[in-house]
Formats: sequence, C-alpha cells, structure tokens
Amino acid sequence: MTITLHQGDITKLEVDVIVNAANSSLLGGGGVDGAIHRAGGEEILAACRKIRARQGGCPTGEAVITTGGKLPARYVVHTVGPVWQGGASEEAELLARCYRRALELAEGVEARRVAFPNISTGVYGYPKEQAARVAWSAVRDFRATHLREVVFVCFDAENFSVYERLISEE
Ligand code: AR6
Repeated sequence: MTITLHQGDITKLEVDVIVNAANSSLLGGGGVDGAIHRAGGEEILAACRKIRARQGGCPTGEAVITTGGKLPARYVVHTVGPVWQGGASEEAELLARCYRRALELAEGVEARRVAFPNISTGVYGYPKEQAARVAWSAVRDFRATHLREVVFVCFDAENFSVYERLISEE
C-alpha cells in the first residue's frame, strides 16, 4: 500500500472512498463535513439519518459508511475525531482508531484508493504535527487486503508542509 499526499479539496477526488471528519450527530457541520454534504447532496444526509435512527449517531473514534451521492467518490466514511483537550484524554488513541476503523470499512467495500482529510485538526483543535504523526503510523501499520493507495489530503498549507516533512523522513 502506497501513501501519497495531495493539497486541495477532498470532495474533488476520484477515489473509491473519501473520509469525512464528522461529529457524532452525523448530521453535518462546517469544515470538510460541510463541504462533503454540499458537494455530495441529499443522498448522503439521508443515509446518515438512517444510520442515526438505527444506532443513535457515531461515538468518537468510530466510523460509519454511506454512499458518495453526487461525489466522484463511490463511498464516504464518516468518522468522529477527538476534540483536543490537552493530550491526556486518550486523544491519540481515539484519533488512531478513526483511521483504523475508516480503513476497515473501506476494506469491507473492497476499496483500492482511500483519501483522508486531516481529522480533528480544524475546529477540534488537535495540534497538526501530533495529529499527522498519529495518522501516519495508524495508516502505515494497517494490514491491507484490497487497498493499494491511501491519500492524505491537506487543505491548509501548514498541514501540507507537516506531511511533506513526514514523507521525507520515511
Ligand atoms: N477538503 C479537505 N480538507 C478540508 C476541506 C476540504 N474541502 N475543508 C476543510 N478541510 P474540520 P475537525 C480541512 O474543522 O477538526 C465540523 O463542523 C481543514 O483544513 O473540518 O475534525 C464537523 O461537523 C482541517 O485541516 O474537522 C465537526 O463538528 C481538516 O479538514 C467538526 O467540524 C479538519 O477540519 C470536526 O472538526
């Protein structure tokens, strides 16, 4: 499985699965979540509502999968990252679990290419360098079956330079 880097808007990517940094309501929000629901249309929200009715939202560190609606991606995995509270509230473990659970769900639909945003590094306040190290090792340690490529999509310049440094350290 190769790991690649992309700077830009995750909603534009033609991959099998894009991952959404959602909240536990699964009903949408700002940031990448807002962008995905805007671009993907009503079908995604309808699928999220069904999941909510069945299981009552999504806990932090867990993930659910829906259609990609009108997006170029076939599926969206919605995962709920931890809110940064200083680092002593299991944030790293919860963030790593988001990446692992998303990859497991992607494997379940036999995805070959999956794209991740920088989960928790916006509104949820996770320090970018620390989040990137957690994301990187969770993805690198994952035992893939169908997956061939994981794309880290960096929207902001700071995340992009953090990931460029991580790739060069490999
Ligand atoms: N494509 C890729 N990345 C993006 C895009 C985009 N179109 N837009 C923003 N980002 P955030 P969180 C990056 O705040 O911190 C929502 O309201 C952004 O630069 O979207 O996990 C949810 O509903 C940042 O690096 O997610 C939750 O309530 C990264 O996406 C809450 O925010 C994550 O920023 C989740 O907070």
